[in-house]
Amino acid sequence: MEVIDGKFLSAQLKKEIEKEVDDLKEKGGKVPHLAAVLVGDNPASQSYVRSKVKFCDEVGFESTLIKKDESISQEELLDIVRDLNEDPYIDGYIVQLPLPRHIDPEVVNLTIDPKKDVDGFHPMNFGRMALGLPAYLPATPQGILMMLERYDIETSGKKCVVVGRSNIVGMPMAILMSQKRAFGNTTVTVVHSRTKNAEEEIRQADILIAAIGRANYITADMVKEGAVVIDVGINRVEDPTRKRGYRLVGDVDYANVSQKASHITPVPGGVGLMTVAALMMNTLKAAKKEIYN
Ligand code: L34
Repeated sequence: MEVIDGKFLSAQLKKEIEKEVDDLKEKGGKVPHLAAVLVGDNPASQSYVRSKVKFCDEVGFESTLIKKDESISQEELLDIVRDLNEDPYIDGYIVQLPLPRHIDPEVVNLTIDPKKDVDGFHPMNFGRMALGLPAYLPATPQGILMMLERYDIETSGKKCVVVGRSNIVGMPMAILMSQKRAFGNTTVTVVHSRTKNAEEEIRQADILIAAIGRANYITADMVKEGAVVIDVGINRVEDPTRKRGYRLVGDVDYANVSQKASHITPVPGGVGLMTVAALMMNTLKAAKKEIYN
């Protein structure tokens, strides 16, 4: 069994991006500038956004963090988004999810300029992705593709099962894995809450992508011997023995599933770190106007 090491890959990508920034600067190009909008005080969101800002610092990007109280109105948030669309210094930006309940994330998403949508959540980018046109790919699926690529995992002709059908992970992942592309070309099944015999479906997977959001949902009996297991879940479970009072657990029962898998991603230290790295790659593409010009 081989662990797919997100920490190692993220450090590797960091170096590569840093070098590209140096090259850009040398050629007198613009230093990539990412903005992040963070609404409210969700501790997980704060920690994720913090690691995005830190990554920017480490590779030489500029970053702007816009923090707003959770009482902000939808219209006020949309004003911020429209300002970011117009700001020539900002190459790309994200509005960290989840948003407070009184704000409709779809409306916010539709207001983001697709050219600056480095999350790849706008329907324009989602549609272009689905059609195989140049697009910002959503960060988590893109991060997973980079894991498969950098561990040189054979995917062509394999059976891929994606568990979960969210707009930001499950659905785009299923589309990407079925496309004719390097580290795609799989036959995909999407397993969700209405799937009959879900466990039987999951057991067919050569490549299993778990994005359910339930701690330890995937147990060893659901996994085929030799499967590649990608764990997208980041669940906080109470743990009084830890300083923080909790520990992070994936959607996969790592201790037991790792006995059967050929490759597995850990939590923490797996997909989450790649999500951040993929966002940075998109920001670099935005600054270089690689997708749109
Ligand atoms: N708009 N909202 C927007 N874009 C995103 O790409 C995200 N996501 C998801 C939640 N909301 C979003 C993230 O940033 C999930 N996510 C994310 C980012 C980073 C990490 C996990 C999820 C991460 O760094 N995980 C670390 C551990 C972090 C910790 O200790 O809490 C890891 O090793 O998995």
